[in-house]
Amino acid sequence: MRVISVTWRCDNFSRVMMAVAVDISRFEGVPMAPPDPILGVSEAFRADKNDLKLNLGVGAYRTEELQPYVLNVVKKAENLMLEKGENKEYLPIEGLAAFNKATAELLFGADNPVIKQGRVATLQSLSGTGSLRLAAAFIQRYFPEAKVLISSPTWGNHKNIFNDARVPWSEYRYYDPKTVGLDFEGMIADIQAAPDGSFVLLHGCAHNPTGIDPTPEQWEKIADVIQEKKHMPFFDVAYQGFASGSLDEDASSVRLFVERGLEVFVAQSYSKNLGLYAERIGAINVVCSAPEVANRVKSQLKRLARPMYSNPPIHGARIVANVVGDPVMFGEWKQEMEEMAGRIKNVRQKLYDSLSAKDKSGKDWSFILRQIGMFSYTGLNKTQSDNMTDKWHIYMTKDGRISLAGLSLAKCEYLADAIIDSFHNIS
Ligand code: PLA
Repeated sequence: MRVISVTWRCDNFSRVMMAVAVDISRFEGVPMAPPDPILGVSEAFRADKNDLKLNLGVGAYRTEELQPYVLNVVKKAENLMLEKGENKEYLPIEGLAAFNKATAELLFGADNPVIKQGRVATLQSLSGTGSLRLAAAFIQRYFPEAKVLISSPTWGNHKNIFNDARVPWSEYRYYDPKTVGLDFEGMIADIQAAPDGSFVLLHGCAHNPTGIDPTPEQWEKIADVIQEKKHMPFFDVAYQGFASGSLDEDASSVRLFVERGLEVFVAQSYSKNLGLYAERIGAINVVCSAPEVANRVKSQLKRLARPMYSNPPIHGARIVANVVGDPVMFGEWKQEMEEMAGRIKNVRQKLYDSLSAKDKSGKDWSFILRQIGMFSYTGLNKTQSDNMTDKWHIYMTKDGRISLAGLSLAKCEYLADAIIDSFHNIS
């Protein structure tokens, strides 16, 4: 152990301090955490110096030139906000009132009786993730016996969220690798077999990572079982507008459950559909049986939010409130969203065409066209995904998911070569 003496002047007095430099850190017991399976991919991508590199990891929209995209309507709303010279006072714990109104209306439809009757507890929160985390804390506090059912597979962070909130979870079957489609029977059987009163986490649209959604008829059957088992439906709506290009159509799964008079949790995110990734803007909505119940639920969500992060940020909330609240800007947003969804559909088609033309093995790649939203779940395993990155400089998650939002038409052929090589030459 080294002992160093330090002389330290303070006012007119001179004191001698004895400082002990310790060789053993107090953090010896803190191991290095592994990189995040999704956001860690972006870090690795940034470190790669090869010109061919392509980031298909995180689900973030890029232009055809593979540049990040700020929606024109967002810029317009921001300019208006700047002109108004709005202040930076704290928001209430529940967030910006105009945002909360706009976000619930966008989700349920402005004419929905649950809104008119004041049966929805809406809290602006820290985008989709923060909203899910707040709901998880609520479940842990008020439903300590309940477990959450999550789809297999699902967005990787779902498990972290419930683990950190100490909410037990288990998986229900969702993806069938044989059909590269939905394992609907397995899904229903697992939801049926779960203890009554479980929470069932459902992706409102554009399931991540599979890109496979239930049909409207299947949604009805899912709602039947959930209702019968007195489960609580819990929707994660992170891609409203990105599945079909229509905001209303993509909210139809949630609205179907609400129409049945069920109590429902819904987490919302504006990261993707308004491109507000870094603004951390979203909401947690809880549809309740009566306005009085909604008031109590809301009061407890606020109580949970206060010690976690006190109150949410204002900038993104104002953008959403302005865009959704103004008919002209709302129309412009819908158009830009259709364009983004359209660009992804184009690269999806081109990727399929390139794979079909180049792959002489006869493999059927049409599952790529059947998948929807930002992603394609390629079926590549971990070793094959590693080959995509190590040999081809294509960055993707190790579950075989690629973000088509990060792909351009110009890069489709290169990607097809890499997939064919990885698929046929690596086991
Ligand atoms: N829910 C699902 C299903 C998601 O895919 C994501 C984001 C979120 C919630 C949370 O997004 P937010 O907190 O930004 O609102 N998934 C991304 C990014 C796009 C990520 O992993 O954080 C993904 O690449 O899967």
